[in-house]
Amino acid sequence: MAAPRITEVRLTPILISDAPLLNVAGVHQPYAPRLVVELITETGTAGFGETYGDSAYLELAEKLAPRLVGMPVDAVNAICRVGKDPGGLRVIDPNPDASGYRGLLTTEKQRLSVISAFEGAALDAFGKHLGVPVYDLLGGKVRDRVEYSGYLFYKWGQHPASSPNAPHDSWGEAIDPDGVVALARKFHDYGGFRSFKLKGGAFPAEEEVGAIKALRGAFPDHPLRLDPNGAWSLETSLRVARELTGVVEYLEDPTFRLDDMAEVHRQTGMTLATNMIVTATHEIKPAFDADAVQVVLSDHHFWGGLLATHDLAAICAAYGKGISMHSNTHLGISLATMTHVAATVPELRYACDTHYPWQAREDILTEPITFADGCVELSGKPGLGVEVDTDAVARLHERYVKMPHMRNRDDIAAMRAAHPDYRRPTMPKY
Ligand code: GKR
Ligand code: MG
Repeated sequence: MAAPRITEVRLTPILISDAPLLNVAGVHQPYAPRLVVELITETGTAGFGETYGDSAYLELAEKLAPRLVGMPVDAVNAICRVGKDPGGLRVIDPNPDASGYRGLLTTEKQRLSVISAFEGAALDAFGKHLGVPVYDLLGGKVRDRVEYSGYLFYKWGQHPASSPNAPHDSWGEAIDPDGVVALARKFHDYGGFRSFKLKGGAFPAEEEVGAIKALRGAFPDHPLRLDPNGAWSLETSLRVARELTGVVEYLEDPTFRLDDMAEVHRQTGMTLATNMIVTATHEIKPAFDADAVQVVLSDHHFWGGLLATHDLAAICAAYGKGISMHSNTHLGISLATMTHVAATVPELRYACDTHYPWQAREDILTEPITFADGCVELSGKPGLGVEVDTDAVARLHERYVKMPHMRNRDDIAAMRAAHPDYRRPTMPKY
């Protein structure tokens, strides 16, 4: 049975509500841009993908999408090469990306993020056409459910008064250890999470170590992680690594320099994970050669799709590195895609990250995805196994149209809206 050809690619930029989450750069804006990709085939089947919706991604998607028309939905390798440019390592911004936290942003990294949604949508459509789940197209699942960690952030109770149309937040303030523990309890009640990650880099390292120790006291058996997105100096990283040895399962990007990461591991033996210094193929060798990371956080949005995630897992396995999964602000199409690929990677032994609990109440699926014991169950339904509510997509697109000032994620600008003197932090911040 020949795979149907793609007849149309619909791109819908949307704005999704976000909470006032603090991080190394600043705070999340009330709304975050995402892009919904819908591939229509000659048999009328629709496949969905989701990725970053910031202007540069949207413009690139608009440029590349017409090139998919006429391709069969199973031509995944060809789809992944659309727009590939040998000069793709050109750095777009010499500052480490203030939005995605994926090291220096290159044209190829941007292309891969767009392609990931094309590939996901093609696999969704192909799976629906064949009547099989996407995980079967990837060689079959090795687990029936995928575990996620409860992804905690320091946060304000509400967005600042300078954002009068911001969505109401119901998670509550968390700006100290007690607040972080209270938030963890809410996450536990919501999804039964059996491990927690705390986003750090917002407060001095000692305070964040205090929050991790408070979490350890409240949840003695839960694996814990702390991720300051490269905020710390070598000295601070060494101090924290020594203090949290035996307390966290890994530290994520304690410091942003590869040599310093290597030094922290060399001196303390702490397991270090990253979604900042290894986020593209050309960054693997230097980091592995220096033993600067022991766990790579995969992310199909970064690496260019689900097949590329498998390649990454194979490379990590060959070099004795662990693999985990990174996340950014996203909705349910992304979560379903993450779950399918995670179900097929045998080496994945850490709970994956997801921002989904922060977005779940406004998802664009007819049935929001739920967590039980921190896990998402694979349903066995065809494609990604989720149904997109096109009315909900239209509503969030209308919001996008009505808010032309919200086109790019900018945590620094959001912080400046509350504190006009705020500037991009100089790294290392602590
Ligand atoms: O959403 O503030 C955030 C996170 O800091 C995110 O941007 C990072 O990409 O979650 C990410 C991480 O693990 O570094
Ligand atoms: Mg990280």
